[in-house]
Amino acid sequence: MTDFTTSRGNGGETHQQASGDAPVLTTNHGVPISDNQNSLKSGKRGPTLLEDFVLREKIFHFDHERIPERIVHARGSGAHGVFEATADISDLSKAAVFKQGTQTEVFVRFSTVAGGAGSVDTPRDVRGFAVKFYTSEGNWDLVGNNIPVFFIQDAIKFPDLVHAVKMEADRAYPQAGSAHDTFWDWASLMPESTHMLMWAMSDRTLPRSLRMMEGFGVHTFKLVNEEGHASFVKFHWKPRLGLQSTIWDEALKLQAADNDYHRRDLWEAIDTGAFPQWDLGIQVFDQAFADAQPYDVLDATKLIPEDDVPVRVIGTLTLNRNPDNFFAETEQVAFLPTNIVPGIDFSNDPLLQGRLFSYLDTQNSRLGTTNFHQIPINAARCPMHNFQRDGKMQVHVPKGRANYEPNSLAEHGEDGGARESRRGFATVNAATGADEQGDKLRVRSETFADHYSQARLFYRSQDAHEQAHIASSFVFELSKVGVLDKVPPRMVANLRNVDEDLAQRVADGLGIPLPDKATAAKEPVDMSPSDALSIHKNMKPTLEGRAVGILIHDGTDAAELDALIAAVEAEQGKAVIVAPKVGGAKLSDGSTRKADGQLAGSPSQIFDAVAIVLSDEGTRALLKEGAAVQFAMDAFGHLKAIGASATAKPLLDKAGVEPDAGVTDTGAAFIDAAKHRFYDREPNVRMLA
Ligand code: HDD
Repeated sequence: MTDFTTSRGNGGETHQQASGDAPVLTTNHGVPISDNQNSLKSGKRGPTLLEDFVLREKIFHFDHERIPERIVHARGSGAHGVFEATADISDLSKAAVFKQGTQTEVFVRFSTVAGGAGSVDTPRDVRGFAVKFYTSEGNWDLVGNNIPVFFIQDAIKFPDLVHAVKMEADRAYPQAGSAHDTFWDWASLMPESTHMLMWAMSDRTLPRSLRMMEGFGVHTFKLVNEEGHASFVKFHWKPRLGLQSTIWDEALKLQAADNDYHRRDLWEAIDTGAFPQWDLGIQVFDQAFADAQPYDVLDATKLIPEDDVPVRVIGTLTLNRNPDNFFAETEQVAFLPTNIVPGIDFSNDPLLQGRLFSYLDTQNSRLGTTNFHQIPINAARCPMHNFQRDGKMQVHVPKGRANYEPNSLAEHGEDGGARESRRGFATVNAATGADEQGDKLRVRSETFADHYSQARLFYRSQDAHEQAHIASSFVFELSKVGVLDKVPPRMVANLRNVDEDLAQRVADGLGIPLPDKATAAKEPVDMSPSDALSIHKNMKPTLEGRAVGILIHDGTDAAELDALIAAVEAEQGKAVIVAPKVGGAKLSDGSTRKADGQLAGSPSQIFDAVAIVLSDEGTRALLKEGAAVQFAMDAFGHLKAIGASATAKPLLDKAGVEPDAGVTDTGAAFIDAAKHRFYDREPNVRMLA
């Protein structure tokens, strides 16, 4: 039982201290409870009495346990960690968090965007990547996504985007997915969303693990040095485990296999000491560079190719502690793009500017008080002084009369409170050009007009397999558009501005004629393809952080199994034994090997590679078990390595597993294969657009 005495700052003796026994159950007001199982009644079978304050308090508190979920990014998983600044960038920024060698506590929350708090972890969706740095100069929140661009250019469009993508207003479905009428109706009418749609339809929205995805600050921000000189900056998180995504069929089946696939994966990794890490990188550029680009660096639907401005690594993020309590920490954490520190500043990106209002506002409706910054997970770790007072749920107890300034209380021997700090945050006095001041206008700058060049850049930077996945995703999503039959052709008409081949594939996949090309606000130009935009070109052949599922049954060769487990573990992989009975299987040497998972509940989609270590006898038995056949069939369909004992061949045959580079014995060849996915196999297992 939790003892709240210390956290309340109560200096008195606790009930358990008094008795010296196990902690005593009390009400929220500290009154010891004698019976927490039976309500107070008038007679043994009579009505419950209103005076039962124990019952009423318990039910009252329970009735109010939930707070409004986030309007977007409702489902998330969090972790504590540390950020270490590893490079000297004092020429660029005076921020304490970037001072080389400085370690700063962080809390990170990853999320899906569209689904509710109880939705699944693996829909096709953008992932939030929000980091709160508790710096010595106040909290800095970098509230980004796993995609470096966004759907819209101006925050005033955000409610439309979110209304369109979330479940439809009358029927309240679909949950957590964009494959429905209203999203594509909106998207097809919003050419500025095309670049983001390319990312959203790629495997970027199907991450294998939160530990294997990039993060981006998205907007252009500014770094400011001691002299007040500002540079433009884009922030990048690069995962140490490399990029890895699932494929669509696998993601669908993961939803059935494990609703909490990502949450569990993150928790278990941290719990077992396999701390996830990312490098923080920056792309720094100046006004002259910005002016020379064919796109506007203030437009959040655009990225800056890494080939033009290389990413420079300046620090490392390590997640090393799971939350103690999901609600208190992960649910109540409030990220605010307005949380900025001296040495970093905003740009005029109109999407960012709108966000600066929205997040502060939403915390009040979600957490119910302007004092949400006092909740421990949100509180700055550095001293905090100001003259803001009172409000709902005020827990600070400021002393004295100093609640205004200026004041001269100190001259009279009273505590006058905070003083101005010379290091205080000062907005960069940026020279503003004619476009950034003057008449009040509701306009979009013409420098934001090119909606297609970077969508084309993204598509053409993918390898052939990735392009096929993008085309197939468009087909799948648009095939889910019901009665709005003008929507798919309108979307394909936009795609003709991206790439004619892509548009044709989507039209063919949908079985509709190729529509006329949509008129572009500005004709797209060809940009040089960039390897940084491809997942496949940024994967890491490793077993680190990966799980190998090993299917066994009675008669499995003990030596073969042990050698395999040792080889997987030697490569820092996780060997997970799967058997028809969780109690285990009787091996060839007579010993019993316990299973980590029962076959019916441990399908191959939860693993990165599988091994099937079966005797003749075991194989014969499992030929009659659909889950075993499916285990091999799905691993093959999901392009995974399959290492099998020679005696398991009848099972592979029944599962339709054909020989290729990813199908091996259970020895060294398997360990090598397990570090890869076999995308060349895909045309043999499914028809892609
Ligand atoms: Fe947002 C939450 C990321 C545009 C309004 N957003 C939220 C979260 C992430 C992002 C990761 C979850 C934070 C958490 O874990 O608690 N949002 C982005 C990115 C954007 C973006 C990368 C574009 C570059 N957002 C955006 C706009 C608006 C909002 C344009 C409104 C004008 N976002 C919100 C919000 C949320 C939110 C409604 C919901 C819960 C919260 O803020 O705390 O205020």
